[in-house]
Amino acid sequence: MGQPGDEWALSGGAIGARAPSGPTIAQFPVPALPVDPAPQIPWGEIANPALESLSILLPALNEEDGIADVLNRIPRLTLQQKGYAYSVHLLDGGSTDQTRAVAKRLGAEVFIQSGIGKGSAFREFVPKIRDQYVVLLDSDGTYPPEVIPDIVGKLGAGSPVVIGSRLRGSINEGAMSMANRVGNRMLSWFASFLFATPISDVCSGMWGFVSEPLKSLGLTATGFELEADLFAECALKGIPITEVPIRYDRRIGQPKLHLHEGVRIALALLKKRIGSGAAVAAKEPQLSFTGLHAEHTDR
Ligand SMILES: Nc1nc2c(ncn2[C@@H]2O[C@H](COP(=O)(O)OP(=O)(O)OP(=O)(O)O)[C@@H](O)[C@H]2O)c(=O)[nH]1
Ligand SMILES: [Mg+2]
Repeated sequence: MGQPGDEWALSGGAIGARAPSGPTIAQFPVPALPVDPAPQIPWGEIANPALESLSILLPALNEEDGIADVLNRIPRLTLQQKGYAYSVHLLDGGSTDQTRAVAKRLGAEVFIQSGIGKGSAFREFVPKIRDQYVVLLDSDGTYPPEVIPDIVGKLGAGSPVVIGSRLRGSINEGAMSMANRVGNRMLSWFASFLFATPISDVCSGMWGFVSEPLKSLGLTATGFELEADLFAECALKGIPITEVPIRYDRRIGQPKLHLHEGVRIALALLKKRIGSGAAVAAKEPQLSFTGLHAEHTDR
């Protein structure tokens, strides 16, 4: 029986018996916890040749906040359940903020471009792609990573290129200025007319590709005319484009695009069309439209 003086305070202030004093136990070496625990299922670690493979490409220039949002929203479980082995690649344009560090910490592989501009980054990376499918989207949180599985699901022999159309989908309040909205429509109309191939949103930054036809494109874009270049090359080669409606969100972080880029994009389309001679006139329009069933989650 313990003496009253042997009592000691338990947490919460209750009184109990003093713990018996025993031999001193040497401290057990406990390894320090990692500061940034790796994601539960690391990206790019699934190497089952029976699975279909996918590269997710994220061009970025100083998008430390946007890239975190995009990477966290990639539906990894759904992709795995649908049988895709995938890897995520940051195509970095020489960011001076924490973009590369954030992307690495969240499991993406980092590629640093040697040239300048979004188009250069993409063109530099395409020859390195070994996966069957590719999805390209911006790193500023404007395009919905949640629909990646649906976009890849639509890719196949009869549908080698899929584009996410904002203008056939929805644009959240404040996501696109009126000037940009009008500009995008005008550029899409101009592109459709020049290449005799309808397209509703030629400047969309969300695309899916079967890798082989993508590698066959003669892309020349260096900057923001990349999407117009992708469209023009598909139209010239008779590669069909499937449109799916997507939601477009307000950007995270500072914009890099200026209004005069619209003129550059129009000139790039014209140059490509003139350079292609009469090849386009004989082609049948190559565009189909399909809906998406993915639930777009709100941020
Ligand atoms: N690798 C690379 N990526 C770039 C470069 N310039 C822009 N980007 C990225 O390309 C994507 C599209 O650029 P944005 O600035 O969002 O252009 P936008 O979507 O047309 O227009 P806003 O969102 O309104 O600014 C973003 O993820 C950018 O970070 C570059 O020089 N190199
Ligand atoms: Mg953007």
